[in-house]
Amino acid sequence: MLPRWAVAVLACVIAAFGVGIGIGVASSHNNSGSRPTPPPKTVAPVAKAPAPAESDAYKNIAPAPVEATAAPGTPFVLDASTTVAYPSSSSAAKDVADYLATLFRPATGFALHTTVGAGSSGIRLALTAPDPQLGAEGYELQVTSRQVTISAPTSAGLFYGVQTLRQLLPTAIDATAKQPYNAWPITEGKVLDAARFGYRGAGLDVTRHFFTVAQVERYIDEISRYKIDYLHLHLSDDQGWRIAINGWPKLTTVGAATQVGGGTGGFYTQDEYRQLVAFAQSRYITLIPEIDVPGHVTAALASYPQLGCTGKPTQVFTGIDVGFSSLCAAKPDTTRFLHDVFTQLAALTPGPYVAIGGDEAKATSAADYARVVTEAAGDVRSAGKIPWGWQEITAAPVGTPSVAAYWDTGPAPASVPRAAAAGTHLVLMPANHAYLDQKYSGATTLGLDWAGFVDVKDSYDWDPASYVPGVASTSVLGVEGDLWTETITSAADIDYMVFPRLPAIAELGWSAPATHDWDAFRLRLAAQSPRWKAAGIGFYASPEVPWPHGN
Ligand code: TNX
Repeated sequence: MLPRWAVAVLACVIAAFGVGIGIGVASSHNNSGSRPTPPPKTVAPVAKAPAPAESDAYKNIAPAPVEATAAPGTPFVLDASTTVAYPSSSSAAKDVADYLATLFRPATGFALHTTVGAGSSGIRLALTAPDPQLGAEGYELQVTSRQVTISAPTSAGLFYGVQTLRQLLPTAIDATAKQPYNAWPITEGKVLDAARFGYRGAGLDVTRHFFTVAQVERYIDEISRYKIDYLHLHLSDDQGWRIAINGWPKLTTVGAATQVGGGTGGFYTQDEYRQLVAFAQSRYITLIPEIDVPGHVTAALASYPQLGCTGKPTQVFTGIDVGFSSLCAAKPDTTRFLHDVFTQLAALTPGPYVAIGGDEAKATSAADYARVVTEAAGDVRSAGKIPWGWQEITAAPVGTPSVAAYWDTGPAPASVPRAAAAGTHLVLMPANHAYLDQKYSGATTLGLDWAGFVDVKDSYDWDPASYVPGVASTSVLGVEGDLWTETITSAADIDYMVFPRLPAIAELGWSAPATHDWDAFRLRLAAQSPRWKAAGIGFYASPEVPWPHGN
């Protein structure tokens, strides 16, 4: 019997010489000398050709897996008859199977039915016993001519295996519309993979410019390709308050009304926030909500002037300066405000962390700073969550467990290694490597440049585990790439600043140090760009990367 791959190729040949050819192979038949007749524009392409195989797919996986080996042999072929099997015992595995089918449906046009069981063909998801080599998020992926098997001890591992499988398929799989292919080959081979750090974050500032639920969901979808597992949402700042808090209606009627430059702002209702939480969960991403105190609070003060020390009315700020506003520490209103805000955020958030901000509080005395930060951290802890704050919180007695986010470009203040030694965990996002709002070069029109220009190599070439002198690698939870949005106003702007730098940060978070190699990374990154193009992600074509389409 012919293997299915050969059947698919035969079908293509018959189609080419018989009823016509698909758009995907049309150009190779045009060298007969006569002028080719262009295909009629209104007729949809006939699905008769196999998609071109990805020859180097196993070398090009990003973030780099622990091991990936292609085997010479007959490829597996995804076609209209492929089913996706999942174990009966796990509704989470079923959800991953459904996700996989939904992911590959638009480009293939195949039904990709999901089914309980193991089977001996098609795509199979399998849950296995715990395996120290794979940890909580690792997986194994095996492709033979008959079957694709993703096996993992957890459904998270299955999800990450799906993201890798996506990159083994022809790049057209990322197209949002049906492609003219009836067969999608996947080279035989094997991947073994595990996460280096448990925290691989992406930050999005929805205050300086507001982004709708749909825009944030798009961002979540994009970052999930690269095995990011935390989304840190900056929900309040001088320029806007972006989440409804029961009992404090003016935070949104007044505090959410505008944004940088004076345009209409916006906010999420608590139901919309829950929707974001659920969407992120479906992509194995945990939300971390941030309300920034005691500085960065003009929107809160404009809504409730009694939270400030003067009590004087103020306007929401539409500029981009920082460090001039402060909550008043010693007021019962402030205490009630902090308690309501952080208790409600904690109740809305299934993840372990709630962020209290704490950065750049230049208009707050050290004593007031310590008081507000410890109160906020206490509220978060009483609600069963771990307080997450910017590195400045290490100067206050926040206690443990706690997380400090290191953003500095210079030497760390002594409070950082001291807090780490006392049990505070660190997430690293040094601005000169991981701030995705910094310009790539002097020619970048979007973005700021206070931390210098940050091109892809800057984002990639540093080691989170040894970055802060005096901080043990065991204190490092992971990394985060942060997109601040003073100059960012659209989904297209987000794409341009995030790609290709966030995949670099994601690789630092996911991949084993032994795989760290800029020259290899830039090649793998280059191989991603046809996928971004297919998906409609407009990226920055950095001159540091040998893109297949040129720079
Ligand atoms: C610093 S450092 C900020 C943000 C700005 C960003 C602009 C820190 C935690 N905060 O408030 O948006 O720079 O690049």
